[in-house]
Amino acid sequence: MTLQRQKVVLVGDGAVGSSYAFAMAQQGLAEEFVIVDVFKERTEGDAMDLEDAQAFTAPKNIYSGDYNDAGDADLVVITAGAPQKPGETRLELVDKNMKIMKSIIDPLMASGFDGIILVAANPVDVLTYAAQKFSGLPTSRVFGSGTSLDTARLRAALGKKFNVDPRSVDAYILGEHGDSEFANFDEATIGGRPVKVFAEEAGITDADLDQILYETAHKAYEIINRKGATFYGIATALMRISKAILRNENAVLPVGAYMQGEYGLNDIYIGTPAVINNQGVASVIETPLSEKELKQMSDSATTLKKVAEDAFA
Ligand code: 6V0
Repeated sequence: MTLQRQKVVLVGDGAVGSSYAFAMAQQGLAEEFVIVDVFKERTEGDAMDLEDAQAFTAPKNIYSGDYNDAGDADLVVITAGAPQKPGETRLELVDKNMKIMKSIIDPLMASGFDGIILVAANPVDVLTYAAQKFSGLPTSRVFGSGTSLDTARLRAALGKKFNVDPRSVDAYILGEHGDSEFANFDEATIGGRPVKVFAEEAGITDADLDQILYETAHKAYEIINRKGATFYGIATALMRISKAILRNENAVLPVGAYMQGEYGLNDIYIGTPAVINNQGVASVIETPLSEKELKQMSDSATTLKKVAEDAFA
């Protein structure tokens, strides 16, 4: 048996990135964890701070580094970018963050990196597309956090409503990580039983479910209005996806995956369940959708395509 040394490089040590580093350290994931940011001092401080946590968790090699450290990395997680300001949509961030993405991918690829890229910077679906185009890596090895956070929010809301553990809720937010996202309420289940049946029994109407979706899709704005940014949820989602990669889990997780005919879509990254292992997206699960939901998927894709086309024009 060969023992694998697993190396993760985090690019972007802000609120999301540092919370992700903390979550990874808590879980004892990755033998080697490198932190890269234009704000070098902060990465040094964070590496030192995380070192202090290691006496209570598993010791790992966590250090401040640069793109030269990425040549033999298994996974690069990109959380670098300007964050959303209050009132700013994720799509309005696109120009600023496209430039940042290019300035990351060029030196990353120059290092000889040949692993998996996981993108969380917003607008995540468009920036994941850009990361794949700039890097030239296979589409299966470049993917985004997509609707992972949104799905977590939906499951937590449904779990609360029906008094079950959110991990027992099989429901997804699909489409854009953003305002055009939607829920697969028509197919969602808890213990194999349709959420809609639970809802009917509890006197919860379709309008109430739509309100849950609205609150899920707008929760980021509510958090940003109160504390300026959202980071613990997405950091934990990124840790969960990283674990599925590093442990070769074949876990079914919602991510931003590249479409090759699924849902009638092509050449776009969008939120969908997919099988995640140490090859990245092993396969996309084209989850069954009702006619109404398929239309929502197609509308969401149209929104994203337009932004991607404008960004690349
Ligand atoms: P932040 O706290 O401002 O951190 C961003 C970090 O990126 C800072 O430390 C910067 O120094 C760094 N940075 C900027 N430019 C570069 C560069 N060229 N190279 C390396 N580092 C650079 O922002 P925060 O951590 O709150 O958000 C980061 C990104 O994640 C933003 O685009 C958010 O919109 C996005 N989020 C994505 C979510 C998702 O569900 N996908 C959820 C929340 C935030």
